[in-house]
Amino acid sequence: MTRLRIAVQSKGRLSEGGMDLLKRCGLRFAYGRDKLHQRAENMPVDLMLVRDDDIPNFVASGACDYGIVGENVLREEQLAGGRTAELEIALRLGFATCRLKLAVPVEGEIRDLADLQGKAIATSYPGITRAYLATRGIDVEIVEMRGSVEVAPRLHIADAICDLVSSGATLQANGLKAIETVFESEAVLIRRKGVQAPETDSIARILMRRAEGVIASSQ
Ligand code: PRT
Ligand code: ZN
Repeated sequence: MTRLRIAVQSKGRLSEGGMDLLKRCGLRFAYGRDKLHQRAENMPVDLMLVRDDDIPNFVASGACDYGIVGENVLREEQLAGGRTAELEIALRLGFATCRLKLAVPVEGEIRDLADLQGKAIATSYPGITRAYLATRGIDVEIVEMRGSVEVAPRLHIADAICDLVSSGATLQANGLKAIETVFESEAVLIRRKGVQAPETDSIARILMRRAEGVIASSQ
């Protein structure tokens, strides 16, 4: 029997919520030694445990049928072009909610969006950031960073940052304040657009119906 393959983050903010949701949908996993694969014992479902950034491409390429990823990562990958344009959101999952925000030093001259004209902005989301500012006629220099974006203004690497915020504690601890929300995100279930493979579609439908129930009951 063909098994449904779902890509889930192996370690990080989406992995616990993702695994928890799948278990509450009735999937049971035997914890083997294989770190990349998890096989459900009671349904024809396999998980692939990977870096979140790789999930859109895993699904777009057909290596997995579905993936659980932050909408921010999906959007960034789609703006980078390529096959991820063929992806769609099958279900919004309601966890890992956060906002991508532009933030500037509390003690500084930048107060609003217009003040960012010609400035340098550090971010891990160059595509989303550039697109947002471009539609508002603001031209900036993007400084791409993989992590610790919040230290950039203090180190004079950039004048401002565009980073994910949930509680706001990180901004505050680094003497930064948000001036604009660029993107609102949550965990989403993604798949390729169009007709799904009939062998796995029925199991995907069952899982999604259960997931809707689980999400509704936890809101
Ligand atoms: O290793 P891998 O590449 O798989 O993981 P990762 O380090 O890229 O991702 P991870 O696990 O940090 O985040 C995965 C996803 O969780 C993100 O893509 C978002 O969709 C979502 N998410 C939700 C967040 C946050 N909330 C969040 N707060 N991702 C990151 N943060 C960061 C934030 O940037 C800040 O630096 O957490 C820090 C604390 O936030 P505050 O505002 O609560 O202080
Ligand atoms: Zn990542």
